[in-house]
Amino acid sequence: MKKKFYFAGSIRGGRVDAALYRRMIEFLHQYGTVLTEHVGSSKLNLKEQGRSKDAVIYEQDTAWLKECDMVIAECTCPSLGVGYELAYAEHLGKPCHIFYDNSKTQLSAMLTGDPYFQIHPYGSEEELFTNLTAIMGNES
Ligand code: 6IA
Repeated sequence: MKKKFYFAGSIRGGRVDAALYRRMIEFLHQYGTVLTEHVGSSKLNLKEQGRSKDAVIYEQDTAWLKECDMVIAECTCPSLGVGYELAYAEHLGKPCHIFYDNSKTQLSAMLTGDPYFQIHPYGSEEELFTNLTAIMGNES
């Protein structure tokens, strides 16, 4: 069955991994719909747009978190928004898979210490996609 994915990745936290997010989103298209395609875009406006415009983003993203079947988060570049989304998704009981390159960063203890999250450290992009393929295989 086709799934609805919520892909979470850093936006205002920094766009250093944006191309990786895009490759992960493209990979997920084999298995379903990605509600948050824009996270992989190379043309995002990172500026604060005032509280009312940001409120629209918040309302849309929390609605998508409620709608999704699974959250896939790439957390190598730390992001307050992604951390918030993961806590929100846990509260909703959504399955959450967290990926990070453990040669580049250490994940927050608030994620690694929470047994709810399924955490996938990786050392290369190949390893990341091997893990992602295995997760999708187990889900189908
Ligand atoms: O704190 P951050 O900005 O790094 O948080 C990133 C996370 O929050 C992502 O996983 C997104 O789901 C969500 N998020 C943050 N900013 C936006 C956003 N900005 N649009 C949609 N989701 C966002 C406006 C860019 C827009 C013009 C496409």
